[in-house]
Amino acid sequence: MTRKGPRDDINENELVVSHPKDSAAGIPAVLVSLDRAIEQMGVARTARTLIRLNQPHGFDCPGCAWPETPGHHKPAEFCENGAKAVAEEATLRTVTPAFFAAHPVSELAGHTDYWMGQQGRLTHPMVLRPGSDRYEPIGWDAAYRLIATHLRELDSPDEAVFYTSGRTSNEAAFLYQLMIRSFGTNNMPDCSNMCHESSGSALTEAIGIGKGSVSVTDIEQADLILIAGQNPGTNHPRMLLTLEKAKANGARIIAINPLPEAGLRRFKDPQKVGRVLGRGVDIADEFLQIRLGGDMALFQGLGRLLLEAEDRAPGTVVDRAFVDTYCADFDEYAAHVRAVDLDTVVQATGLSMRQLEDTARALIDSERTVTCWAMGLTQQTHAVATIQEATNLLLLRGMIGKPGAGVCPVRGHSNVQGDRTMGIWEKMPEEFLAALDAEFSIESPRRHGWDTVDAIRAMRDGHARVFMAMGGNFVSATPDTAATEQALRNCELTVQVSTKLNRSHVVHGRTALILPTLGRSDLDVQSTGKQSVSVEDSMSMVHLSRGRLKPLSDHLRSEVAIICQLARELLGPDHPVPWTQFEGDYDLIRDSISRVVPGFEDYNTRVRQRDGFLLPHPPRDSREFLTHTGKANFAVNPLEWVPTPPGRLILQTLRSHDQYNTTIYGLDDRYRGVKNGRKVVFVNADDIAELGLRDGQIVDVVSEWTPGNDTDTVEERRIHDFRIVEYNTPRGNAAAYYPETNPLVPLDHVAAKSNTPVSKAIVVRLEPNGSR
Ligand SMILES: Nc1nc2c(c(=O)[nH]1)N[C@H]1C(S)=C(S)[C@@H](COP(=O)(O)OP(=O)(O)OC[C@H]3O[C@@H](n4cnc5c(=O)[nH]c(N)nc54)[C@H](O)[C@@H]3O)O[C@H]1N2
Ligand SMILES: Nc1nc2c(c(=O)[nH]1)N[C@H]1C(S)=C(S)[C@@H](COP(=O)(O)OP(=O)(O)OC[C@H]3O[C@@H](n4cnc5c(=O)[nH]c(N)nc54)[C@H](O)[C@@H]3O)O[C@H]1N2
Ligand SMILES: [Mo]
Repeated sequence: MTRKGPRDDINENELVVSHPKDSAAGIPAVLVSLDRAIEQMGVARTARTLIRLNQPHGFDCPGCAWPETPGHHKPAEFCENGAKAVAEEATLRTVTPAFFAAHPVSELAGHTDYWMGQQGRLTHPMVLRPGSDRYEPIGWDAAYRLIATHLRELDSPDEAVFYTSGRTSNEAAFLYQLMIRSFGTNNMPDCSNMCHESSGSALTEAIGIGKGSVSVTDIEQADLILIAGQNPGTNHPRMLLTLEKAKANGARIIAINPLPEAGLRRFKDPQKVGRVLGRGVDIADEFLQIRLGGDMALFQGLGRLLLEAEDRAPGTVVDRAFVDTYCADFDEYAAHVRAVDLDTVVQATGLSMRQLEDTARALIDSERTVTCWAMGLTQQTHAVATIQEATNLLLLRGMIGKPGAGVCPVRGHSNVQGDRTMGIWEKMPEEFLAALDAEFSIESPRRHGWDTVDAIRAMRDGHARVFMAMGGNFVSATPDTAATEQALRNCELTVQVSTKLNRSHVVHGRTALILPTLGRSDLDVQSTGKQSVSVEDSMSMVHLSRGRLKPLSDHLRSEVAIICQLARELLGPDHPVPWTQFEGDYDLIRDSISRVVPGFEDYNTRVRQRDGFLLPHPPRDSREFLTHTGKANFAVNPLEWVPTPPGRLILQTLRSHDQYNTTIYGLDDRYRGVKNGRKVVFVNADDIAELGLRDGQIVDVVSEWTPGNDTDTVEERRIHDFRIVEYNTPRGNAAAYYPETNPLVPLDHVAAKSNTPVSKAIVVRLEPNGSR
């Protein structure tokens, strides 16, 4: 194994389909992770890098937000996909000015995100001038002047949009929102808008804080764990270690998912020699193969069954003391779910009455229940209501604010939760803005800004003219690709602060800038010396992260430095924020954060403790619920689910085992048996037959969407040449990979309250090729 150059672009004709696996990790995981790392970094750098991953004095994995196990640092606390995330960032391949000279934008645009990511790390700031087809180098100062000039020429600061992806550190996120608010807008869409926004909306209404209430230890101590709409074997592999421990402690695990995902079934710890060879551990005791969008019906049905059990044996099911002391609206909730029709629940979920009763029994028998979820629940029209129903069940059983129990939204990006805590949100509450203003003698705007979907609409309609992104890949990650591309092309200036080449560099405004930045694994040296940043994991632990690798180019700047330098240019020398000092010493940023954000008192000291520190969470800590009623609120929601129209399928868009969102690591979705290609659509065998299609057939996937109340208009969106793969998915439900399927997701098809694009329930029909 030696270092290799980029692989060729995808040739879908080479796609191979084999049997899906029923276990996750094991020896292939060890081999794949080493192979990929060495291919990109070579042997020496691989050894040096992986050893520091997730260690107390190392850097935080740029993969998922699953916490490290406190106090239990293994020699190697990472997983296959963490190693791929690092290899992708710490690669020795580079994208230099010579690369851009050789490849015009029009040519780059013809490549997939896979090919682009393969090319390596961006090394120089680049500009694309109006009318030109080639990026050319630009000095940093000239780049800042260009941005500042465009921003100052806007009629209002609200004509600018500032996106954030979830890898940005606390320090950079805090300064970024400070610069944006000093400039005068709250237009701060972020990846969270497409991710766990629904969880935040639901939990804030229900328990007064939009974050999960459990720790890793709670999960290890739970006796019942529900995992709904999440594929941990691929997206949070280290969670399997926690689940394995929970199992060893006697926990029962129920997986609620349309797909029999490998990691939910069996797990072989790749770091335990005896384990990788054997059969592994069964993770889920029960697999509820639910229909897409059926979870709300499931939770309401379970609510009814629990109340009926309480009627039969009063005082044994409902935690009366908890409900009476801490909760509001229980009676309304009880009346509502008692009236839920169980036949409808069976139809909506595709589950049997027996499965519903068994699950209800499991909840009743449990003294410590944790419910975990991810995108399967959040990216639905009724996502917020669904998450509230999951919470209702826990409230009814008194499962919040005690050890071994609680809500666990499993976050995606490694610092997506921290970015929110630092103020990246288009509608931060008044207390935060007031504290920010007091700390810096500025006046933050109070008018709410645009989230992701609204920002796309604004750019599409000409209300926004400058777009800047702190990381991420806006063009490929957002819904309705055609609409988003048009929106960005409407802009006068698009600016991408990035580590790697991606589609958002080649679908651009009249002028475009690429500003290359340091990643997590890179050494960050400023005027006072080596700097560390900090991040918050999915369970509210904040800890330091320090990269060690020598940056591949002298022209890279840290996100913090880029923001401070741009802010000085944009806001002028007399601006009250000490941008120069902040740039030189990140401790000073943390000192300011400690005075603005509650829970960060003594930040610099506490973040240097071995495992960092835990942020306060009133429901978890003291059963305090800071909602509008002052109590935990039971929610009452009319039942919604997603029937399949005749001749159609409901499509979910999901991640393969070989990608990180729009970063495609490779072409091997090992657990699902798909190799060398990505344009597949997984369909139930009976649906294939009923639709008159066959396994392996190439089809167009066409989404159908009826906007508003106008039932006569059906908007169609189409993607070409997808191969049908017979798969174990419920009748009427299909699946295909994101981001290739984003052109199908209508911009206006969003979740109520959270405005999150509905990426997990798209009405589609499959058209055999040639019928165009
Ligand atoms: N390696 C790797 N790690 C990642 C990422 C990555 O792309 N690659 N992405 C990161 C990010 S940003 C995020 S948000 C997370 C995403 O983590 P996940 O949410 O696990 O990601 P998805 O691939 O979208 O998988 C959704 C899961 O929900 C199921 N599902 C879909 N619809 C429904 C439904 O209606 N009901 C139920 N019960 N289940 C449903 C799908 O079958 C699938 O198992 O992972 C993070 N970690
Ligand atoms: N159809 C469909 N759409 C979805 C989803 C879905 O399940 N289905 N999931 C949604 C979800 S959950 C999310 S979170 C979003 C993800 O949306 P984004 O966060 O916007 O997308 P990513 O693919 O994670 O961004 C990858 C890019 O980030 C840059 N990058 C990586 N590391 C760094 C860094 O340290 N600093 C900087 N400045 N840049 C860096 C690289 O240039 C890389 O190309 O997509 C959403 N879109
Ligand atoms: Mo996400």
